[in-house]
Amino acid sequence: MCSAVEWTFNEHEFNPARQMSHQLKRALVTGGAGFIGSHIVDALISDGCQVTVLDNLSTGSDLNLAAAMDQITFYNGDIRDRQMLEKAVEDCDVIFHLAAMVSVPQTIDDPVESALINEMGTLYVLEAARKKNIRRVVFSSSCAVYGDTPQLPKIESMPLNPCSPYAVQKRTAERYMRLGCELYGLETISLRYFNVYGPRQDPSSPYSGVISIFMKMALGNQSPVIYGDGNQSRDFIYVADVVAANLLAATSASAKGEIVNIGTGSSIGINQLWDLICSFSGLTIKPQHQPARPGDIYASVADTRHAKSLLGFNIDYPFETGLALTYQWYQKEQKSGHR
Ligand code: UD2
Repeated sequence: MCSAVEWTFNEHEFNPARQMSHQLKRALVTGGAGFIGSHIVDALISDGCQVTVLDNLSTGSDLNLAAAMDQITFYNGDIRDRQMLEKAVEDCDVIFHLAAMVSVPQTIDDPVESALINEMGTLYVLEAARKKNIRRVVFSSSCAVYGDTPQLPKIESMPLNPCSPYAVQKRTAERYMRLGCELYGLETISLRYFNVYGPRQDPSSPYSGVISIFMKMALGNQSPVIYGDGNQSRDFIYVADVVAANLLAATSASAKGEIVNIGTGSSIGINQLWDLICSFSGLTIKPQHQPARPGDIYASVADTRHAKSLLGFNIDYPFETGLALTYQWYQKEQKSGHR
């Protein structure tokens, strides 16, 4: 097992662009002020790509773009503002489309507004791409589309059972991506992220990613809540690997509406996750157990063969490495009082 001291988080070394094949001149990142989007922005900049960001800062934060802001063109707006979208996309070779209502409970509370953002917003992005002759759209989808099907690992071709408006909307958007290719000849590709974690993930809501919440608890010497028996498991993927997958998807030979799982192919239980965090942060805090969340999925793990064969994607950050880097980042943020 690695210890936190063996890994030092350094923003300058955090550069997934090293895997890029230097083909992108200008890119639009919708949702570029968000947790994942802002890392894509940083990677594109360090590869010499001109970057435009369109984000309404509803869940994203300009803090995430602090280092990038003077090197990008930033539009503070909604993807449904079609005029702004068309301006933002001008002369781009690729759109990374991440802007969305990302909270599952929020989409349950407001299925109509969330559909307008996650479905109609995606259609607007595709229409802007069509009108402005953009070569490729890389869409951020989610493993939520699999729903509660028992089969493991999750393979792209299996039957789906989306169980929330969010999941239905992501699935619908994947289909529009496919149609964008079939009907209009756009190059499109949808990436189904498994549980993404890493620096800049916001721990502030009870539905934030479990790793961000556990980091906050560990740094505050507090006991976390584990829902259910804690033996439920997830395929956690480090954000730099997700960035690398996006860059590969933007430059791969084929983008004909394909759907690709972006996970590691391994999973870890939630009890084990807390034990691991305790072990490298020197804590001995017992978690509190509460009843399982309604609709919580027991096990989730990606079949990664398609990602390997289509994109040549392999992870660079084993779980313990990514977790240690993430812990260091939250530690640094806590000291600096930023979040
Ligand atoms: C992830 C996505 C969600 C949706 C879903 C589809 C995140 C943050 N959420 O939900 O958007 O795509 O996958 O399947 O990526 N847990 C605790 N204590 C806590 C918080 C969580 O025990 O304080 C448990 C939770 O009950 C679950 C596991 O940890 O069993 C992971 O929770 P999560 O909210 O990070 O992610 P998940 O897989 O439920």
